[in-house]
Amino acid sequence: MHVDIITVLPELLNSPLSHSIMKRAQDKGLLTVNTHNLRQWAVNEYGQVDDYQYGGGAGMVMMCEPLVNAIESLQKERKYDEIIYLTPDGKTLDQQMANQLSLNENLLLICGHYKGIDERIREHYITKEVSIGDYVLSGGELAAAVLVDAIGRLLPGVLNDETSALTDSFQDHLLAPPVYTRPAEYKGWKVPDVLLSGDPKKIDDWRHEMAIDRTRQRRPDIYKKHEE
Ligand code: 6GU
Repeated sequence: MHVDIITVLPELLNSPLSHSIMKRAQDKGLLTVNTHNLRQWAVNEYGQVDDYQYGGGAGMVMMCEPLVNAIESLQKERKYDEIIYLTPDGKTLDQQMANQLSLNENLLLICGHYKGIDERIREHYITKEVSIGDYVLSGGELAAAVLVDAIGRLLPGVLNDETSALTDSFQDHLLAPPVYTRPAEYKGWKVPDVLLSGDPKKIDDWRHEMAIDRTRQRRPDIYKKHEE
């Protein structure tokens, strides 16, 4: 998968995507991520990409012209499956959305700042609007990093058995069961016997039961979907 990201803060995005599983995905050539500084397409020598909003009010709005030039210049190189705008009023990201987006070849992400981008860009270029939850961030960059991480780890070959996405929380609408590692007893706190039993069927059943209990107690909203 190839992901292009248009942003005024490329540094903010590059760092979170350069470690751990995202680093491995890129080293293996399964994922490429290119950040593009919107100021390359600024309307003047001061690097201006935003302006006051019509109708008045506090906060700047990202202008049409730099965004259109950025998008169209990148579209000359690639055909995008989706052009995604990261915005708190978008559809909330969940595992199902991440699963679906991971099937695409080329994505273009646009990070908003200030009061957001001119509405006409949303009408004429954006194909999907994504939020990462009901709270406000200073800009779309951290949300874009979250989205790329959630998608990137699902690409075939990125995860191995030890990190398999199949046992993640939210796949099958269940939270993950509790996990333990050595020692079997620490300060008198014991690892559940069943996990030391060596009986794979019993262990599987126990994990499934714990996942169900945990989901029912902590996330009744998700548990409802599991039952469907
Ligand atoms: Cl995508 N952007 C911003 N600025 N804030 C958010 C968000 C996105 N998702 C949740 N909060």
